[in-house]
Amino acid sequence: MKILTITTSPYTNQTAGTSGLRRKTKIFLQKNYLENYMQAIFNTVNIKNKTLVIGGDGRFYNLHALKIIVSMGIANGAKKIYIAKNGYLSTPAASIFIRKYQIDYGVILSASHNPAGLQGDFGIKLNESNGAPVHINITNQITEHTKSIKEYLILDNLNLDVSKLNTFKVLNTSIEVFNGVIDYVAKMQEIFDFSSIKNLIATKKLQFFFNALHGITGIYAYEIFHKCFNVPMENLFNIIPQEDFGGLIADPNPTTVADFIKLVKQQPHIDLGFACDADGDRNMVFSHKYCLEPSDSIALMLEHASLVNYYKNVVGVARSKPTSYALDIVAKALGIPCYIVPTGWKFFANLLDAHKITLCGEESFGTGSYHSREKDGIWAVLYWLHILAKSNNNFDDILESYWHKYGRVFFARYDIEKIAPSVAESILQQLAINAKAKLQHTVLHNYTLTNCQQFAYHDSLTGEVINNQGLMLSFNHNAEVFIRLSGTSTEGSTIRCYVSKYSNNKEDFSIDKFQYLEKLVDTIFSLMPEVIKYTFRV
Ligand code: G16
Repeated sequence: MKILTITTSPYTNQTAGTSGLRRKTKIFLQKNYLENYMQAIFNTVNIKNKTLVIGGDGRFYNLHALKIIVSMGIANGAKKIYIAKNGYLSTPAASIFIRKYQIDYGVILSASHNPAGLQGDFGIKLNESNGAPVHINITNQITEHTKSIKEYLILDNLNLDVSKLNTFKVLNTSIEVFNGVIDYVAKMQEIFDFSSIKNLIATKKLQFFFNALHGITGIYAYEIFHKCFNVPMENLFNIIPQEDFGGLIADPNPTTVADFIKLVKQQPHIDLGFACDADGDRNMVFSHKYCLEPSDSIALMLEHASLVNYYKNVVGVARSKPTSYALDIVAKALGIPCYIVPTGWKFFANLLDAHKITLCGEESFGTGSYHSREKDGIWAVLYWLHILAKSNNNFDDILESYWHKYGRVFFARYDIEKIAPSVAESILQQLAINAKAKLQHTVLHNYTLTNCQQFAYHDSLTGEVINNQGLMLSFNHNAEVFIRLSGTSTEGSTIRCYVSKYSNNKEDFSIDKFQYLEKLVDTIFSLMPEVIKYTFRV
């Protein structure tokens, strides 16, 4: 076996976004595109004599990419490479594995909730030894290396079968094909009371449907829900990972899984529905009556943390800026610090490492905790099952009594998609100008703009200041809007508009959130009239 040095030339579009490098699959299929990016990573982090774990969400091109990356890892002198069997490893399971075995780096092959397949998206995420996505400085250095790359190293003709557990050596690198489920399940058993959850299901106090949307969580759902809790197989949907996610959009939110929500509502014996995204870090929870807002989910996890032994000492919590301030309200009532960070899970990781927080969450259907340095979909489902097993109330009662106690923060996100990047930038610049002109004036429908400023994050641990993370607009009537560009879109730019309004009037609580927020949404869009031309997604 020979190590080859291959001459290459740089691509100009290898700047990573909110979470790794995410591009159309066809872009990744271009000659040396993947190889260039991986060599830029290896030039930045130098994996000589280091350990690496690799796996992903099972999407199209994963196995091919895995073989290239392992061949390059060997050629770049890695000491040991752990490969998840079949390449199957969820993002949170990768984080837990890295932490448990003190691995230097993790490569996760996933474009998260983005569609898969030749017409879909592909992505690479790099995690470091704390299990979290690498720090922004490393991402920037990788980008710099991509701009000047001239050659990459690769082992010629690696014979690799990842369908069976195995250990072997290639040149100076040990290879271990491991089961990507075992350590994850052990961690969940350490955190949650599996026998109480099993009992809850056995006594038929709670029955649920789970949908893996043909992403990676099916392999974990089978092991935990079916094998540990005896949930019937017919309650578990789309649990076999497929390269194209069976044509489904593996992105759990009320719009994309509308058919699944309808199905659950047609089953009187089913109390709850759960779904996770392709790489297993997002979750969605719903009953016949309510879809749980992620901003409420993290607030409720804090409210009921005392029911989970592992979380009996919550030191602090955090949310991303666009996430509603429901969490702040509960944290304040409990006397617990609440941190507010920019979008991107890496910002929570610093606080988790410094023991400043125990639980964290964000509006994009992600919740997580100290147990990992990634958000965790199956963990969130288990957290809810554990709460329900330990409490005397059902899901709807828990949600309603929380609103009665603290008030409800109505929240919705509007995505304006496929905008030319320069146009998106100019819409946001114009919005800032329009908003400044309207400051302290009524904009529309009795909404007066009381404050308007860019969100800058002051990292209390490192002293770093990260500017321009989005525009914050405050209105009277307890209303807030936050606007920023997405860092994960692969087709043009996406403007995300996050709208929230608080009420402590219980007559309001059962109102549909879109109806409740309608006039506020009109108000904000009146400040950026150009967006009317584009497709909206909620
Ligand atoms: C990633 C990040 C999240 C972020 C999400 C959407 O998640 O880890 O923190 O909320 O992207 O980011 P944006 O609003 O910039 O598109 P995932 O699940 O996509 O890897």
